[in-house]
Amino acid sequence: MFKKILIANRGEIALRVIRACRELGIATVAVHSTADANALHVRFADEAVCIGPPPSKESYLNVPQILSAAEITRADAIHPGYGFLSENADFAEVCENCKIRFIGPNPRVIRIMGNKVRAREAAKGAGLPLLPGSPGVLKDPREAEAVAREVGFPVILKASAGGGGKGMKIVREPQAIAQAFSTATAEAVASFANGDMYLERYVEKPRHIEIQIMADEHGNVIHLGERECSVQRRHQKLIEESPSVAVSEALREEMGRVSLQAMEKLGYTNLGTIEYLLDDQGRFYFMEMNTRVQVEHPVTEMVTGTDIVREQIRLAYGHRLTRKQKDVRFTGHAIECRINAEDPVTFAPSPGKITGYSVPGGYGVRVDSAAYENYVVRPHYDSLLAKLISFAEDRETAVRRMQRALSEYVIEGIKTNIAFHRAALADDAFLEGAYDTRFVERLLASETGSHRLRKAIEETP
Ligand code: MV4
Repeated sequence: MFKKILIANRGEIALRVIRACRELGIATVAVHSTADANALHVRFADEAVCIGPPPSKESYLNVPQILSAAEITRADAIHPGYGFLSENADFAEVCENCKIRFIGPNPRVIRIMGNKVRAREAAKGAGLPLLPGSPGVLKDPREAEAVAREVGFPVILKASAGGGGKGMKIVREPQAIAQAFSTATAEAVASFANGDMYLERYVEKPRHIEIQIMADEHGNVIHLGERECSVQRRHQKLIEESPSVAVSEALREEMGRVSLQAMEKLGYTNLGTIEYLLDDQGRFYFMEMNTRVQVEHPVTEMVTGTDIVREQIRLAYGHRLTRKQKDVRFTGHAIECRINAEDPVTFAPSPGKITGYSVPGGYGVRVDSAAYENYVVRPHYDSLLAKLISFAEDRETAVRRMQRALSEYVIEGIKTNIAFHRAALADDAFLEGAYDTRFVERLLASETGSHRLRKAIEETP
């Protein structure tokens, strides 16, 4: 097994990896910016190396500094967590060239999935269902219009270098396509230095369903079922759950089967998540693939009894999967609320010092967080403070447990979105599981939703 792993990340995910390493008997190296000198990942790792000033570009994205830290400490692998360098194919390649294992899939697949047009082509070749759309990159506004007329309106224009919702444009009539294509291309050039665009038929109120897969380097692949991630705002996920109310056992088997087949065809290894759009007819379509551990992996851990990060490390070392698909059992229900340091109404980040802190606990509650009393939330990084996870034998109990846990969580000194979660978990559409990707928008626009949010803010201890 690896002797020492460097964690090229911060916050709760760095801690999550350190915990898995400790249980595996692997030594850990934390890297940190000067702003994170007092962070828990620095305290809990066996060694720590300061790699630069607060801005991510100069610290957590600073490849030479991270590689020197790995070399000085003689780490034999790097875990990239999520965000930062986790989906950077060049970084994965440089690690391998330096004889340091990158804990993730190989650079080839990372590179393919990072380019949405190539990812779409690879998915098609591997047998995944796609929405009708352009075969490759659109050459000009005329081609965009021709393809759009062929697939039928509405369509959505997407930037090939985008992903996660950046650089998209919905077009509802033929007269608007040429202009939209030009604007979107210019925006993509400005944001990604790559103006390549493609288009697909637009699905009106889809659900975001993703399948977790794990693959070893000996040709074995399994899936751990789905996560429902439709509760999002501006492409930031807020609540995730597993299983999804919208996924029947038959649909899970079907989505799992085609996902496994595709991963086998691609020669995929390590952890991965295939994101699908699910339409109101129960049809699913490939959207994107994430080649890293995801924020919301705990809900899958709870319903499948799998330590996903431990498995990821074992797989990166070359170990075999310990289970066959038929041995994967789905038990109970898990929900995750992302607790962010932000204003519950405007969603604006709210950095500052946590002056009072008390964490929920008890049966069926898990908190993955790097926060503590007197911790200072920095403005330089994302605002995720904690992941609050409830799990229970069924969805209704998991929802009640989450409501109970939310009411116990005390975070003083900064604003958090706990009140938002309390309003969301009181909403009829959420309680019935009758929600899609427009849920947050509707909740905030509704009389009851905004009233509940105001009340929850007043009641926040
Ligand atoms: C779509 C779509 C509808 N039809 N593609 C958003 C993020 C990026 N991964 C792709 N996204 C979408 N692609 C087609 N053909 C709707 C979205 C979308 C969305 C998807 C998942 C979760 C939330 C969303 C919010 C708005 C739009």
